[in-house]
Amino acid sequence: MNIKKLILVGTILAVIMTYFTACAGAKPKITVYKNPSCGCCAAWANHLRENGFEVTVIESSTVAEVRNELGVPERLTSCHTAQVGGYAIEGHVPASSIKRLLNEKPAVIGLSVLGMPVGSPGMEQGGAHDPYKVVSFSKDGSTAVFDSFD
Ligand SMILES: [Cu+2]
Repeated sequence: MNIKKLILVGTILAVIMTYFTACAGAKPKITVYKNPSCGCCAAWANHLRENGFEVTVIESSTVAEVRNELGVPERLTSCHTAQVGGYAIEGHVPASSIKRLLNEKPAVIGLSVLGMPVGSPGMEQGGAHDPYKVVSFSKDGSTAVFDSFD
């Protein structure tokens, strides 16, 4: 599948599922694009499931192109990319931040957690915990801190 088709499929899935969500008052639907070999990406998808999301995982070796297409700035890239409610989600963003995004609906492209901080959802290593920030990014290229986890 080429990249446009991949994104189209993801978008159509998201729209269909959003429709059913609206009818049923059910779980928020999120489509995750990840490399088949990425383990922490799968762990993050599980974190979302455990927090009430309905997750569709699309395995792809061209996640970088998906990320580009969705408007995630190169300087904010991490290991996986997702689409939810018209927003792009990059990296190990906690479910709580995504839920707040969906409630508040700010005029941003999406959220990112840069890199792969230890202790973020999907990156658990015992009790170890790096401080990290969830950053929102906008069409004009600006970014802002959306959540801080210390
Ligand atoms: Cu990761």
